[in-house]
Amino acid sequence: MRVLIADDTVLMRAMLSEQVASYGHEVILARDGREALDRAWSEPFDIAIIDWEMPHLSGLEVCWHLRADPRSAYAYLILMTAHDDAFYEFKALDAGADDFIHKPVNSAHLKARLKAGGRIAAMQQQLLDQARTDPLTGLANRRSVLERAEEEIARSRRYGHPLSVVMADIDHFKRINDTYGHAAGDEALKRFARALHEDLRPCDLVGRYGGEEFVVLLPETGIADAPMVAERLRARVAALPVEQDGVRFHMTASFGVAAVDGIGVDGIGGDGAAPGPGPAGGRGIEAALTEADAALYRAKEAGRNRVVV
Ligand code: GH3
Ligand code: MG
Ligand code: MG
Ligand code: MG
Ligand code: MG
Repeated sequence: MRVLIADDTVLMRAMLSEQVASYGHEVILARDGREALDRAWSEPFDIAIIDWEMPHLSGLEVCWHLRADPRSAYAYLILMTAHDDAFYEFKALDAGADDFIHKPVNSAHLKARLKAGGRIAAMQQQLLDQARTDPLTGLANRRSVLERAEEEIARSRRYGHPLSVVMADIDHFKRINDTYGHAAGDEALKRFARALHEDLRPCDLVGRYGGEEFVVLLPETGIADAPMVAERLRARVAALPVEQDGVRFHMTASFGVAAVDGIGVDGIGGDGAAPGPGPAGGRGIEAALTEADAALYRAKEAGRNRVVV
């Protein structure tokens, strides 16, 4: 686990971090409440051990702030103080702490409380992963793709880097189900997902958008290069045998490509219409996906198994 330790005394930080590290956890240190919030919001952690008395921002206030922010609303928080009094314990829980520990810290107590908190943190992480993942293919699901796409768009805008989106749809997938059975259809989906995953870079965002529809976000790739990436995917998928219960078959897919900033080659929108608002203007992922979907529709119309910009 990653354990955030916030305390304003050097000695306490050293002691706690040594103990926590000896249980096999990774330690993140903060010297006061302000720094605790900065660290908590800039790097992932599972459990925070927060000193009550700290300058500027007390541990109690740190709990309030962490609870109020969606990034840390469900983090597991342990407040720590020398006060040995039921009133303080109540105040701690009321401020949003999950647990309370007395100073001086008893090592066995701390270990047991981290274990208890660890179970909650692990379950939470599992739920979060499930909520973001498509169980059949293991790819990011639609919700997760849309969320991460917005982050990617913000990043590409900040640095003025290109970004393209590809929408892929397996051809006559209904026919695959009807001919070879639903299990073979599922196998085709898994095989397709693996092909995308293997062919793309780690920074490319791949997700299952719907039934047999997939979306790929290509950072650092402009509309001049994205069709080549899609073409490589198309060829790979078409060459890929799918095997299920001794039956072997092939599938093809159609691809629609669009620039996320709406500026096509020579500043012309991908659909031949007027240029979009451009990187600074800011259109969201939805508009780019609509454009990629329109291109995909044209790829289907033109005979499938092809890439259209
Ligand atoms: P087109 O080339 O125009 O895309 O035709 P298509 O048959 O691929 O498209 P259509 O939208 O008519 O059919 C998609 C099919 O995908 C229908 C649906 O039953 C099937 N499907 C959706 N999700 C799953 C899944 O998880 N597993 C399986 N086996 N089939 C699925
Ligand atoms: Mg203190
Ligand atoms: Mg369809
Ligand atoms: Mg289809
Ligand atoms: Mg479809």
